[in-house]
Amino acid sequence: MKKKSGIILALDVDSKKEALRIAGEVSDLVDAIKVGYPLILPTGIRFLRELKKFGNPIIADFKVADIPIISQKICQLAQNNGADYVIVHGFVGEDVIKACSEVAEIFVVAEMSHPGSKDFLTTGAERIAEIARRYAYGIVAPATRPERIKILRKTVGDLIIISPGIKAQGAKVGDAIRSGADFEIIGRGIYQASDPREATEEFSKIIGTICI
Ligand code: OMP
Repeated sequence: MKKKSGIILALDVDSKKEALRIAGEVSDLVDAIKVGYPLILPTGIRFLRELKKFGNPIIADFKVADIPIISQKICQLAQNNGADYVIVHGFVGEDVIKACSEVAEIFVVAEMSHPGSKDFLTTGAERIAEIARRYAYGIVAPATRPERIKILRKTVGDLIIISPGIKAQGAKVGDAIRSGADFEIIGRGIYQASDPREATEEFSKIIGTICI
C-alpha cells in the first residue's frame, strides 16, 4: 500500500449515495478506503468493486472471526469482489489467520481501540502479532494506546501497522504514526466533517509534518 498522506478513510456511511459522495470528495487525498458492515450490509458486497473506480486500494473490514474454512470463504468472497485487503481477527488463532492468508492479503487485528479491548485482547496481542508476522500484510493496532503500538511494532518488524481511534475515539491525528504506525484510519473525523475535503487536507498536513 503506497503512502502519500498516511490516511485510510473508514467509509462507515450507510448508503451508496453518501459513500460515493464522500469518496468522490477525498479519494485523491487518502491512501486507501476501508469499508465494513455499516456500508456493505445495506449495499451488498458488489459495491466494493464500484468503489474501485476511485483508484484507491480497498480494505474490506469484515473482522473475520469464524472457523478456518468459513473465514477463508469470507476472505475469498471479499477478494473476488474487488477487495485488495481483508481485515481478520487475530484472537481466533493461527489456523484461521493461515487459512485466510492463503486466499487474500490480510490485516490481522492484534488489539482494538475501544476500552473493552483491555478485557481480553491486550494480554494476547503480542502473541497475535507474532503469528501475524508470519502470514499477514499488516496488523491493526490502537491509536488510542500509542504505547501499545510501540510494543507491537517491535514484534511485527516491518509489517504495515494501521491504526484507528483518531479524533472521534480520542486519539490525536499523528499520535499513531509518531508511535510507529504506518497509516491512521479516520472515519467520523472525515465523513462527519462539515467539509470532508478540508478536514482531510488538514489531517494530511499534520501527518506530513511528522513523517512523509
Ligand atoms: P472512527 O472512530 O469513526 O474514526 O472509525 C474508526 C474505524 O476503525 C471504524 O471503521 C472501526 O470499525 C475501525 N476500527 C476501530 O475503530 N477500532 C479497532 O480496534 C479496529 C478497527 C478496524 O479494524 O478498522
